[in-house]
Amino acid sequence: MSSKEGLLTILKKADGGFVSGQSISAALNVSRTAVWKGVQSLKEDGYSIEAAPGVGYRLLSVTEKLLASEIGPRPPESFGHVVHHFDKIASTNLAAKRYALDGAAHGTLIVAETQTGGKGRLGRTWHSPEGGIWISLIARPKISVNEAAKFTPMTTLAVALAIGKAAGLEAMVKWPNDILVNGRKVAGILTEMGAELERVSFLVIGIGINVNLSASYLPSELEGKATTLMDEMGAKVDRARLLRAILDEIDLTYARFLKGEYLAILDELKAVSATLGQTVTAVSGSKKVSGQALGFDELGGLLIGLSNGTIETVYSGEII
Ligand code: BT5
Repeated sequence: MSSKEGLLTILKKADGGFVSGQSISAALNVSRTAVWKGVQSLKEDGYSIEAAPGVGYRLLSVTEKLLASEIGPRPPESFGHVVHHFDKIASTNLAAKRYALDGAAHGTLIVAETQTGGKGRLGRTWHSPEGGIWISLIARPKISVNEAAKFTPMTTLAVALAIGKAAGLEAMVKWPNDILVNGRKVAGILTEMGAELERVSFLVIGIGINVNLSASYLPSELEGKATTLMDEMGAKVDRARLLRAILDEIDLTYARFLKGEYLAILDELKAVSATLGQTVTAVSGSKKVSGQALGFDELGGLLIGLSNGTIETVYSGEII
């Protein structure tokens, strides 16, 4: 733990009370000047700290930013145990791919307060104003290329469950990668990969969630289609808490995947699916398939029952 992290831990433990500079410097084994410098640095990160001469320091409020100090510490190997934070970046998925190619560890998290070139699937734009959660995770599972498709359904389930737990809203999954609240899109997942021949060398799992922003900040063409957690709750959501809940759910889901429980995960996904049981039209490239959404196959493909009694499986695309 760095002395800055140590300082923050001490201030947080004091629960809004004053801690003397002397006791902090003794506990961290650093000079009083180093303590003062640490306080200035925390203030630059957005922490509000009162300094009372002769009394000490106290934490008035934590930063609004999704900094490592608010996300962790997390156990080694877990998602989010390494954090790269950016105030502004083109795309966290793009950055994550660069980190992964440079050898970044499994579990590395890239987080941005805002994205200027956020990406959806197939070259689409993902609007990412301030107030959302825009993150990418690097995963290094030992899997074959065709198994990579399993990570989108696993992540949608984890994110939907975390939104339920941390925000108390019922989140549903619209196949294949949308999270809906009250029928409107609140989040999307973009899974990308780097591979060598048949083996995956890394996955980048991008997650975008509209949290503390009003849907009116999104382009007008999304009116009626997109929503935000703040709009649905009528109040702001603790973003750091929600992000920790997401990382916890993804850790659990990933551990289950490694134990061979993928089919059980897909079963759970059925319970929060906004698609199954509906009459749907799935568009995949130039192909259109209409019928009854019946279930998922073992990779997460959507089984559609056609009017002629046959079943077709659609692996990518969307429901219109
Ligand atoms: C997605 O694509 O839904 C995947 C979105 C992934 C975004 C994250 S943010 C962090 C990470 N870094 C990135 O660069 N990307 C990931 P798709 O299913 O293709 O949906 C894209 C469509 O959703 C757009 O064409 C719009 O219609 C709509 N859309 C764009 N921004 C939105 C927003 N903020 N909220 C709701 N809908 C949006």
